[in-house]
Formats: sequence, C-alpha cells, structure tokens
Amino acid sequence: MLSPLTHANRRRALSQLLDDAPVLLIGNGPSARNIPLARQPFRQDSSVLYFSGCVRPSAAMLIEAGGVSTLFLVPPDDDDPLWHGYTWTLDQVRQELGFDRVLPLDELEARCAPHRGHLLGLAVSDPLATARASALIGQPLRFGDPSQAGSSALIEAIIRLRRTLAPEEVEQIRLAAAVTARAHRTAMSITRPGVPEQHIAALFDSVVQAAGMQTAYKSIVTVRGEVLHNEDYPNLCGADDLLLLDGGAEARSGYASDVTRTWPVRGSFDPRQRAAYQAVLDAQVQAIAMVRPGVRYRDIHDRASLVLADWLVHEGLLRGAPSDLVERGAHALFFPHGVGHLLGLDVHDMEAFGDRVAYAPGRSRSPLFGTRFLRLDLDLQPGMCVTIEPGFYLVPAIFSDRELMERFADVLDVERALSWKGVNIRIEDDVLCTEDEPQVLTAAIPKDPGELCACLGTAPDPFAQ
Ligand SMILES: [Mn+2]
Repeated sequence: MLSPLTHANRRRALSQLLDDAPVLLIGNGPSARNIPLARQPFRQDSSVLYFSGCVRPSAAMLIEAGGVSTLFLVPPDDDDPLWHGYTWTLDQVRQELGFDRVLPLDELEARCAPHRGHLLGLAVSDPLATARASALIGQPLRFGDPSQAGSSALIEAIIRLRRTLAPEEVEQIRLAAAVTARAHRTAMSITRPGVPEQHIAALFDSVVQAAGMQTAYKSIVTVRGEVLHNEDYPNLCGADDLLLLDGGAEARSGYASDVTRTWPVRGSFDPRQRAAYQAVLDAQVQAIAMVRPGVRYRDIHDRASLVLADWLVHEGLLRGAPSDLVERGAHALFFPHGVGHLLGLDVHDMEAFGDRVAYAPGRSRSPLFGTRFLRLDLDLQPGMCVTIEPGFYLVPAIFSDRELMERFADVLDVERALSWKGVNIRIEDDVLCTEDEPQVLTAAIPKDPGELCACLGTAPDPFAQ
C-alpha cells in the first residue's frame, strides 16, 4: 500500500491545481449479492483510492483550501466485535490514513453546506453515491456518460495527476505483474488437449487470489480468441487450438496489470500458427521499442498495423502496398482493435472520464474502421504506463459484413483469409515510458515461442476428475 503522506501530498497538489476550490469525493457503497448481508466483492472508486487509500465502503472526502481534508465514514456497529471479532474508531482511521479529521458520514451534508454552489465532484460506479454527490454539487452526474462524469476542472486536474505514474505507483504495478507472471505460467503448465477452459481459468484466478490479490478484470481464457472480450469458459481445449489468455492481477493498492499470451494447446505451434504468431510478435516488439518520450501513440498503432499488413501481403491474404493498406484500414480486417491503452488504478485508466484522458487536445477518434477503437492518442511522457497488444484474428462478424467485404474486395482474398479460421492471436505487455529505454513491466511472462512452448503441459490439471 502507499503511505498516508503520499495521499496527503496528492490532496494538496489537487487543491493547488484547483486554486483551493472545495472538492467532494464520495466513494462506492456496498452492493448486495442477493440478501443485504451477502455482498459483492467491494472495489473502491479509483479516484477516491488515489486521494485517500481508503478501501472502506461508503467513504466520502471533503478537500478544502490547502488540501485540508475530512474523511467521512459510517461508524462501526455495536455488534461488530460479535460478528467480525474486532472494532475500530474514527480516530484510529484518522491516524492510519493521515486525514485532518474523520467524521460520521451523516454529517456530510452539514459540512458541505458552507461550500454550496462551489463544490466540485465526480460520478462513481455506485448510483446511490453518485446521486448524493450530484445533490451536493448541484450538477447532474451519471457514471458511464463522459459528459456527466463530474466537474470539468476537477476531472482535468485528476487527469493531470494520475496520467503519469510516480515510482511508487510503478512499484505497485510490478507487484501485480509478478503475481500475473506466476498465474500465466501456472495456466500454461496445465494446458494440454482435453483440459476444460474452465479449469485453466479457475487455476489462473486462484493463483492471483492466493497471493491476496484480485484479478483486475474478468480473465479471458478461451480457444475462441476471435471473440475479443470472450468472458465464458464453455469449451474443452482441442489439440489443434490456440488458447488465448488475457488476464492480470490487481495489487491490493488497486494498481492493475493486463497481460495477454496465446499458446498452442498441443504444446507446439503448427506452421501457420507459428507464422501468424511471429508476425504478431514482430509487430509487438517493434511497437514496444517506440514507447519513448514525445512519440505519438497513434504512430505506434500504425507501426504495429504496418508490420501486420506486410505479413498479410506476404501470405496473400491482402494485396497491395502495405502502407496503402494501412492508410485504407484494410489491416483492421484482421486487427480490428487499437494497439493499447493507459494502465494505472484502472485497467483502462480513467476510461470513465472519456477520451479527454487519452486523446490530446485537438485529436479525436478516427472514423476509420479499426482505428476508431484506438483508446489512446497522446504524445508519450516519462511515467506513462501503456499496454502494447497487437493481434491477428478471423472474426466471423467482419467476414460476414457485406459493406466491409465490398469496400475491401479489390485487396482482400476472402477465401484464403477464411482458411486461417481458428488462428487467433494477441500478445500484450505493460510498458513504462521512461526518459530513455522502454521498460516492459511484464517481461517475466514468456512470449518467445521456444520459451513459451517449454512451459506448456508440464503439470497435472489439479481439477481433473
Ligand atoms: Mn489490455
């Protein structure tokens, strides 16, 4: 976890950026699974976490001039020692988290009253917390709608603070990445024909949980990698299949990791799988090498696209000059998503605030097929952490789209393309932009084909009947 001093410094920096305007942040509340007592796993809102380190449900924070900060909590219940074995006091939390004051949550409205009309606030994923914040700041708030995500000045200040990571934040991603590496290697070790996806997914998640962490998002573990965000595990691994695993641990402090590897179930690639794998790997390695200060992220996306287009022409799936094909977006028939995104406390960091986070002023999403899913187009700065994740897929929805098929009829060999069905590959690492060489924070997870295959099928499936 990060120190109380770090959080206090962040609150002071926020106040300074906002010329001492008062800020109200209300965190997520508990969410019931079925009966009130049985709850969903709790995840604090990332901005509340960033400025407080508080992982209790139903916390709120008022930051006043100079960064003077009050935390509001629901006080402990008299029966807590009976049911939970311990209790705590508001003053203990004040010392633990380094706040100027900690008060009962029901004083929030009274304490905010003097700032009426001036408070800045945010929407969070919990609708009740968002409604309460909306009433207090006097402005409509709606989570998931970037135009109603909160007070603009506050969001701009948070983006400025969160967009580059301090060394202690990078250290947290490294902690998550170390667990992610263990989980990926363990998943590789039980992969062989006949193993259910469900077993590999359960084992991956259990390694993360055994380390005291949660996964940063629902793990994708699938032999149908062409479904980009496939979250079900109904299949058995077939001998000729590639298994795609997109999964990452989240450190206890909230910082995420996000890694994809793709490997052959049989334990070795067939020639076509190997060729496509090498093309995606070449694209990824060249893209990673470009993660340097001042480089426009869109150019990294284009480089990865060009490497893939070059190979697609070589294999006869596309015809024409690779650079022309990329300009037209033809490569996106096989690589339909962006090459990556920002990473931090959120796996797509601050995505709830919309494109103002990851697109520089004056830049907006390209309307072009494929490139419109590019989530990031900033000039990189030291301290930014990004993913680099090119892929190659045969997506049925693309090849049954008549408009796309007509548009690219002159450059696409449909029959040859469809003969690659089942070869779906993504390779993803978390990369830190530094003053010089890029640092791959997830380099411990094998991706060199030889090293990768040596990790496959080396252990029994612990869930086998
Ligand atoms: Mn990702």
